[in-house]
Amino acid sequence: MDRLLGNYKKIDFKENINNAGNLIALEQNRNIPFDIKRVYYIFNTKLGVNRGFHAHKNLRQVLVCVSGNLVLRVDDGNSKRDIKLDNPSQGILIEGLVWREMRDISEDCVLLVLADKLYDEKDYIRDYDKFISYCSND
Ligand code: T46
Repeated sequence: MDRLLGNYKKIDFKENINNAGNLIALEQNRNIPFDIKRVYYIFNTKLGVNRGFHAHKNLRQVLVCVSGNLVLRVDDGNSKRDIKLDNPSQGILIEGLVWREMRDISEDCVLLVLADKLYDEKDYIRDYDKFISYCSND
């Protein structure tokens, strides 16, 4: 079941549980609502370091905290929301103009990200004032 939060959406993944343990499959255009062009993961973040602090002009991503935990702040220019990510069976779909910050990242945190485009630094908005002006021109 998906729960709409604004420009971001929570996705609950089906867990396959057996005697060996748990397994979750992420599949394009099934539980991931786009063609997957890129997968990256963020790990070994130094304690007390925050990440993100940018938006994307045109990118769809699903974020899954597969180990540990963090707080994801999403900001659409009007309102901000802090979402605790600590469950590998939950993903956050982010699309459209959303400023994101990752805080309180645990040492064992592994954040898996699936994206619908290849890496392109030109797609990043790394200045908050520019982000706000993009939002008002949108
Ligand atoms: C996002 C959040 C959730 C690459 O070379 N290829 C890649 O695909 C990515 C994502 C990054 N990089 C390079 C660019 C930087 O030199 O890896 C370095 C660290 O990237 P960045 O500082 O942008 O990482 P975060 O954790 O601040 O943000 C990342 C993603 O960049 C971003 O798209 O939404 O995770």
